Amino acid sequence: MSTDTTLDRPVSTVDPFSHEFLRNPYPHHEALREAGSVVWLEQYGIWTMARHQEVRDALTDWQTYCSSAGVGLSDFRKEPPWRPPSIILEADPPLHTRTRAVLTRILSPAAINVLRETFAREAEALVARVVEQREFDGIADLAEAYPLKVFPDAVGISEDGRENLLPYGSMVFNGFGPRNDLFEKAMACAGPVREWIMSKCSRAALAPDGLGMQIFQAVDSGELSEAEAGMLVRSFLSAGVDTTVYGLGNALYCFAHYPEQWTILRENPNLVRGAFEEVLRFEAPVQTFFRTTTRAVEVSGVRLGEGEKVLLFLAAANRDPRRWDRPDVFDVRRRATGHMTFGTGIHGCVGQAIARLESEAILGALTKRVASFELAGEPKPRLNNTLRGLDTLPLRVVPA
Ligand code: OVV
Repeated sequence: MSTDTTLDRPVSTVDPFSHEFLRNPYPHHEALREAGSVVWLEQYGIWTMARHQEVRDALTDWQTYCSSAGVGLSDFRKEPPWRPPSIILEADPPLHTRTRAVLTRILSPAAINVLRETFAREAEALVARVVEQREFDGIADLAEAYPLKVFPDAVGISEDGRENLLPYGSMVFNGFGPRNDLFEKAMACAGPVREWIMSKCSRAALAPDGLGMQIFQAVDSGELSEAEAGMLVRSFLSAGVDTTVYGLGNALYCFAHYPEQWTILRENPNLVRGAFEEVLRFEAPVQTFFRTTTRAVEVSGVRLGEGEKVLLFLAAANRDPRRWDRPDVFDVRRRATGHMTFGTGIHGCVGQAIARLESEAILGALTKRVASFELAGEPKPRLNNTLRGLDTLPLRVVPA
């Protein structure tokens, strides 16, 4: 008999970053949830958690599950990060507390609400245009076009070069995974893309009335250094585009796939807000984040050592039958808040008011103009080590 609890740990040989897994993660999520509270992934020598309670508990316990060693597979204490670490995402208190306070203020629901009219007007115009076309690509023409217009406008960066934003996001979010084919492909054009991004992060590059300049105002008040302000603008440009692109794309996919849910939404436009939360639960644009243990810790009788990577399956928590009724049913009437797609705890998505504003603007405009969506072709996935979404979504709409 052995008393070594590591011998009793649940184990899986699955590769969560393989094409096969990323194409259809849901059976794998179920297997990981059923394997145990915490499961050892042999291929990478890391832990994973896929149940709602465990994911939530780990996100809430930042003292044990830290972010400063990176929130991807790579351990910054063992290998150099591919870019200088984010001073909010890849930071712990006290640094995180200071940077987070600035962004919490700038991105508060009340502060973001001043953008509502502009975001609504842009959404109405774009939706009118695609509905006129009858057939369009839900990804390029809507899910990408909209955030690529309103978000950089809100941050206050110039129009030129915005085509660099999606390639940079692809680098960032593939960069949380292993150095596999997806990461290598994203990094192919890394040089000029990174240069452009960094050139947009300085005070001189920012409009006086945008969110970016508001970060620099925190330099003037002594909260941040000039270099830190630039790094937080980089965080905006890293986290603020792809996440909403994939989220809006997944929303369109859900409503094309479940037309009766679109009918319910059209009959009850007050459900728009909750419907987007259900999209985030059901087809989470952000599937995973990692943490690193700061000490040995026991989880349901399994001992995790210090300095070990833990892959938190936000998207699997979102369909955990221990937490949700009929988790695999897309239901816009459901109370979907409590999903893990925005995370929770001190690192919970600081930009969620903008994400919700964009979704309300687009879904609100669509409910007025679109009676129904039909697939005009086979949707194609865009595989990414962190994000789940589509490359193309050929849509045909019946105008209202
Ligand atoms: C939440 C998130 C995703 C990607 C990048 C960053 C944050 C950042 O702070 O750079």
